Amino acid sequence: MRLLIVGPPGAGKGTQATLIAERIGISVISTGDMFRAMKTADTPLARQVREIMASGGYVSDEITNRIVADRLAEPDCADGFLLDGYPRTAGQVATLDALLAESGTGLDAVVSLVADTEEVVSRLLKRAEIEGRADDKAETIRVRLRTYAEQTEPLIAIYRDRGLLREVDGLGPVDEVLGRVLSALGAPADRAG
Ligand code: B4P
Repeated sequence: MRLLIVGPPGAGKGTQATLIAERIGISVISTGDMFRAMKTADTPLARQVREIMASGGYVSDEITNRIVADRLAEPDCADGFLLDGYPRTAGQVATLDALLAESGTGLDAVVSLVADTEEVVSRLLKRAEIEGRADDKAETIRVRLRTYAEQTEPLIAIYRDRGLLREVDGLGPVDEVLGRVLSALGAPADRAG
C-alpha cells in the first residue's frame, strides 16, 4: 500500500505511522525524523535545517523534495510505503504527484488524523518535558500550528477531492486510534490477520 498520514503537529502522526507500517509491512518515511537525524551533523545544510525546525517553520521544498525523492527510490519502497509528515505544502504535493506518475503508481489512501488544538498543545508540552525537543516550546508550538493551518491544512481538500481521504479521530488511547486507522484502511485490526 502507498499511504500518507497527515495532521497537525502533535496529532500523533509519528506514533501511528510506526504502528500502521508494522501491521501492514511497509516502510515509514518520516521527513521530521530524517531532519532530526541531521541533528549531530556539522554541515551548512544541517545547521540550516536545525534553525528552521527550532523556529517552527518548514524546511524548504527544494531540500525536502530532494530527500524524499532519494528515499522513495530505495528498494524497500518499491511495493509500498507510508509517508509521515510529507507532503506539507502545495509544492510538495506537486512533486509527489510527479514522482508517483514517473513510477506509474499512485496513492491508495491518505489518513488524516484529527485532533483539536487544546489536545495537541498539551501533548507537545508534555513531550517537551520528556524529550526536550527544541520545537516543543510554547511559542514555537504556536508558530508550528499557524504554519500548519496556513500551508498544510488546505491540502487535505485536494486528497478529499481525489476520493483518497480517510479521516480518523486521533483522540483517545494510542491502540484505539490505531484500531480506527486500520479499520478506515480496511486492514485487519489484529496481528494474526
Ligand atoms: P514532525 O516530526 O512531523 O513532528 P510533529 O508534527 O510534531 O509530530 P507528530 O504529529 O508526528 O506527533 P507524534 O506522533 O510525535 O515535524 C517536525 C518538524 O520537521 C516540522 O515542524 C518541520 O519544521 C519539519 N518538517 C517535517 N516534515 C517536513 C516537510 N514535509 N516539509 C517541511 N518541513 C518539514 O506525537 C506527539 C506527542 O503526542 C508524542 O509525545 C506522543 O507520545 C503523544 N501522543 C501520540 N498519540 C497520542 C495519543 N493517542 N494520546 C496521547 N498522547 C499521544
